[in-house]
Amino acid sequence: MSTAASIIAELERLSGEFAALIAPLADEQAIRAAQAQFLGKKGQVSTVMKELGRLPPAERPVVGEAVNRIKGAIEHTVAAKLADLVARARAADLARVVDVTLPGRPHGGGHLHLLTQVRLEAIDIFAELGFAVAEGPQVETDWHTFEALAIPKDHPARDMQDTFYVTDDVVLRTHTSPVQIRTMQAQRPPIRIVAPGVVYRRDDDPTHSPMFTQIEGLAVDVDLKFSDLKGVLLHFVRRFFRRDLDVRFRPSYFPFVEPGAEVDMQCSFCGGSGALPTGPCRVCKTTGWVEIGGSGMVDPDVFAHVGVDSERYTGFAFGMGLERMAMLRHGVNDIKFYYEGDLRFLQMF
Ligand code: FA5
Repeated sequence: MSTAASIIAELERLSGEFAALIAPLADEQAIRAAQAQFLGKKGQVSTVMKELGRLPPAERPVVGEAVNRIKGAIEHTVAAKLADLVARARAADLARVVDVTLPGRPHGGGHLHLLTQVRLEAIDIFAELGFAVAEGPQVETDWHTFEALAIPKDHPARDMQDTFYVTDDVVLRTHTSPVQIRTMQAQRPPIRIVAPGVVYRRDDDPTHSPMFTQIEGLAVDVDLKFSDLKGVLLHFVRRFFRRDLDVRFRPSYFPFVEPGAEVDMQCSFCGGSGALPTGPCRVCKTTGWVEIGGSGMVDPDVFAHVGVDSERYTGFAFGMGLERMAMLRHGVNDIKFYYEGDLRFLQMF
C-alpha cells in the first residue's frame, strides 16, 4: 500500500526520468510528446496522482504540494527547451543572412526586339510631324483589305498579294492600307495617322517573308499635294538613317492612289554610288537606289467608299516595309533572322 513518502519518492524518480528523457531532444514535436507522456491525462504523473485519494486526508497536502512542484518543474523544463529551440532557429537564420556588401551578380538585361525598336522610332519621327498612331485588325475583311481600296475581286492587283482566306470575305491582311479605310470611316478630315502592324502574304525568299511589318501613313486635308508627301518621306528617311540621303519617286500603279509611286531611297550601304571599297554594292545591285515602299495621292474612288468629299479634300498615303528599313540600317542580310529568336542575332542590336 502506498504511503505519502513512497508517492513522493516515485514522483521524484519520475522527475529525474523526465529530465533524462528530454535532455537530448531537439525538436518541438518530440518535446511535446515527452510532456504528454508524463503530464497528459494518462501520463505517468497522473497515474501516480490517482494514489493520492487513497491516502489519509492529513497526508494529502504534503503529497499535493510535491505533485505541484514536480508538474511545475516539468512544465518549466519544457518551456525552457522550446525557447531554446526558437533561439537556435533564429541564430541559424541570422547566420544565413546575405552579406549586403557583396557585389551583385549581374543578370543580362533584356531589350526590345530590333523590329520593335525600329517601329517605335518610326512612330516617333512621324509623331514629330503630327501623325498619330492608328490600328486595325490583322484578320481583316476582304472589303477593307481590297474592295474599299479599289481592288475588286478578280482584279490583277490581287495576284501580288495572295493571302490566307479565313472565309471568302475574311482574310489575313496583306498590307496596312485597310487601316486607311477604318480611319476614314471613324473620323472626318483633317486626318494624319501612321499605322504600323503585321501583315501576311504568300511570299518567301531572303528579302520577303510570309509575315512582315509595314508602316502605313495617311494624311487627308484641304489642299494636300504630292510635294507634301515627298517632304514627309524625305524627312523620315533622313531622320531614320541619320544621313542626308535622297528619295525618289518612280511612277507605279496601286489601285487606291492616283498618281502612285514606288518610293526609293539612296542606298545606305554605298551612299548611292553603287560601289563599295570591296567591289560592287549588292544591296542596291549597283543602282544606288533601294525601294522602301509604295505611295501616292488617295484615289477619289477610295474617298467615295468612305464618304469623304473628294472635291473638298485631297490626301496622300504611303506604306513601307519595316524589315526592309531595319535591314538597310543595320546590315541584316536575311529577313528570317528577325523571327528565328537566335540570341546571337538578338544580342547584336
Ligand atoms: C503595299 O503594300 C501598299 N499597300 C503600299 C502603299 C500604301 C501604296 C499606300 C500606296 C499608298 P507593296 O506591296 O509594294 O505595297 O509593299 C510595300 C513594302 O512592303 C515593300 O516596298 C517592301 O518594303 C515591303 N514588303 C512587301 N512584301 C514583303 C514581304 N513579303 N516581306 C517583307 N517586306 C515586304
